[in-house]
Amino acid sequence: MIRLQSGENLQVRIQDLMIPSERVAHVQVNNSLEHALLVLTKSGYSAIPVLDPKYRLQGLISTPIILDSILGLERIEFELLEKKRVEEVMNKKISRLTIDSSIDKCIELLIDNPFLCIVGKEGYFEGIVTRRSVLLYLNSHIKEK
Ligand code: 4BW
Repeated sequence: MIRLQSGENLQVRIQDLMIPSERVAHVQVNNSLEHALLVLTKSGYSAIPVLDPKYRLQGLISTPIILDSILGLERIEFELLEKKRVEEVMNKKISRLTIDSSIDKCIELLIDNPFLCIVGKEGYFEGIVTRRSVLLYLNSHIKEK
C-alpha cells in the first residue's frame, strides 16, 4: 500500500507489476558464457536471471561480469567464452521477493537494483519486477489523483 501525501492509499500487488517468467530473457547455470553473451546481446538487456534445469532462480549474469571473467593480464581471453560456464561467474548474492512481499519493500530494493526476481515455493522463478513497471504504475496513478 502506498500512501500519497494527500493521505490517500494506492493498492497494488507484486503480481500486478510483474513481468511473467515466460517473457523474461534468461540463461541456465550450465550454459557457456558464449551463449549467455549471445542472449544478453540479442535481448538488449544488460543483466538477466540465471535458472537451474528445474527453473529455480540461482543468480544473475551481466555483460560486465562476463567481460571481467575473461580479462587476462594483457588481453581479453575470448577463447574462455566457450570453456567457462555461467554458474562459475554469476552473481549469487541477489535480492529476491515473493508474490506476497510488500510494495514498500519492493520499491526500497529497486533503488539499488534495476529489477527484482520474484520466486515461489522452493525458489521457483515466477518473473521480475522492473523499475520501469513500478514507475509506470506510480506515474499513471499519481497523475490520476
Ligand atoms: O530490449 C529492451 N526493450 C525495452 N522495451 N526496453 C529496454 C530494452 N533494453 C533496455 N531497455 C530499457 C528499459 O527501460 O533500458 C532500461 C535498462 O535496461 P537494463 O536493465 O540495463 O538492461 C530498462 O529498464 P527496465 O524496463 O526497468 O528494466 C530494468 C532491468 O530489468 C533491465 C534488465 O536487466 C532487466 N529486464 C527488464 N526486462 C527484462 C529484463 N531481463 C530479462 N528479460 C526481460 N524481459
